[in-house]
Amino acid sequence: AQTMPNFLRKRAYLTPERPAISYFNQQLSFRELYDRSLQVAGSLAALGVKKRSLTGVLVKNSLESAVFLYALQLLGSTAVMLNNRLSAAELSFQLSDAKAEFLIYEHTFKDLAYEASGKVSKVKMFPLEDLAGGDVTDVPIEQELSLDDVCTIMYTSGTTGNPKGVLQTYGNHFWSASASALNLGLSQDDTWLCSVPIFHISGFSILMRSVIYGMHIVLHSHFDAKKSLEDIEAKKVTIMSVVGTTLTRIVDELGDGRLPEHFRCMLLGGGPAPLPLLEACRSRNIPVFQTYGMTETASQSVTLAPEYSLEKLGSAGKPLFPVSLKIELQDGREAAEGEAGEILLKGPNVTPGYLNRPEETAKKIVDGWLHTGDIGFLDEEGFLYVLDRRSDLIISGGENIYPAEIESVLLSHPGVKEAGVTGLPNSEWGQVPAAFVVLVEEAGPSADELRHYCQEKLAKYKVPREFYFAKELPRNASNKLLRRKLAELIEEAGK
Ligand code: S0N
Ligand code: AMP
Ligand code: MG
Ligand code: MG
Ligand code: MG
Repeated sequence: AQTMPNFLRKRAYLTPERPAISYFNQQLSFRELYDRSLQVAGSLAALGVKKRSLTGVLVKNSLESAVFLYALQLLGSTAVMLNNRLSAAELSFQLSDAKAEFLIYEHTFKDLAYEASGKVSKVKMFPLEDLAGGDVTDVPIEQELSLDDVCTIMYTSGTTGNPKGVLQTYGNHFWSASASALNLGLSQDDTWLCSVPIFHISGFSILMRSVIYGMHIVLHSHFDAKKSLEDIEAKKVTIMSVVGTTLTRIVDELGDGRLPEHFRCMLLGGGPAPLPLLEACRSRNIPVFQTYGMTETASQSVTLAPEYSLEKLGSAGKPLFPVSLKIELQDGREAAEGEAGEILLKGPNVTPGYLNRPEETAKKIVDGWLHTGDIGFLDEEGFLYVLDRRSDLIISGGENIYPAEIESVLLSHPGVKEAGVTGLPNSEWGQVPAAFVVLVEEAGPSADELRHYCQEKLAKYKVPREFYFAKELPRNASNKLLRRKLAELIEEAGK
């Protein structure tokens, strides 16, 4: 496999004095970032973390978290990025599926971490806060990174079954960052605001772009529209990553105001872009770059520059330089222009597959082509329009919700005979999940009881907003649940 110099070490050598990362009133240069990461790497090495160790990461956006993630890369060990909104049961599944040897948690998540790891044998737990200031003599730094080595693992779910760990190699991250720069361009003055979670590829990719480009990033602990606008001004932010929900909040906060001249790119991804939002941005001169990408492609794969945002309103753009795209029909033929089918992607940013799941990998990646499950078409000029989400996926505020996961929780309730979950449109979140249940007996659990039952087992954003009771659920001749017809029951069913 090809190798490259360790990213952060190389960066600290090339441009040591440049600002690397700002967090509240702290700022580190690349040299300082390297020094701090080296200390944390020293502590990690003392704990036994080494090359290719799998380390669960339960943190929120913070300077310490970023330093720690770079420290893992200095050691060449793999970070299993955990979504901190998940329930203990969900985290527990991911930790044991990954067979994580270590779990580093931020103090805020101590209880959650212990609850999650309770059922997982042998995972070594350690608080993030205690990693600073480690011994830097003889830290086993990986001088060269193999581009095939796995840098991060992020879990995504599927149509059926449990979440799968998406492998993201150093090569995937390098090519993703390179592809982004070839598309958006890069200047010495660029500063990228990261208020998306670093446990998602939307946020993590910004950490990678920082070291690969030598670019300053401003990290926020969480998204806040007012703080975003303040820092765009005060910290000369030029680029920011957003999802529909956060961009909507920014537009509302901006009111009749305008973003400063130096701001050049609002990278909008993570789900479909509502046309009224795109229009609101256009009328305020907010330079929106719509993008289509996913965890499996280490972020952006297709991006639309604002120069086309009028003419191609609603399109996700063209595939980035290293990325190939085709639309495949159900019979395996390639679609003609304008014809809708499954979106297939290929390129060096595409994951080699899912952790310990050769069969699912072989199904999803065929001859190098990733079968995204998303439906779209290419227009006569090769611009992609994404029409429909892969297999019933609900996206709420940029977080994915798989109906099957919620249905299986509902079905595990003794009073529930059948359950179906679908997304309902919602102005704040894009979509929210709604549940349709058939009870074993009419005098079964109430909506409140089912809500509490779900709250114990699922991340909050996955808990259905509404529960509808029905006598039967729409199914086809072979008894398969027709999720897309569930919403039709709302008229008929009593709440
Ligand atoms: C939208 C966000 C910011 C909402 O969080 P906020 O406002 O901080 O909420 P909290 O204060 O924590 O909680 C308040 C209440 O809201 C509930 N809640 C929180 N989030 C959600 C949600 N998503 N859906 C529904 N409800 C939610 C809380 O439970 C709480 O409830 P109560 O009051 O009842 O206790 C936040 O959700 C957020 O940050 N979302 C974005 C996540 C994200 O980044 N998704 C992208 C994932 N996809 C990818 O990474 C691939 C695409 C990609 O790479 C990309 C994406 C975007 C831009 C660029 C790229 C790229 O290609 O580079
Ligand atoms: P994730 O697994 O969190 O990386 O989510 C990626 C999924 O979000 C994709 O497979 C799509 O279903 C959806 N998505 C991302 N970008 C877009 C877009 N521009 N338009 C529509 N859906 C999108
Ligand atoms: Mg908040
Ligand atoms: Mg996801
Ligand atoms: Mg049951």
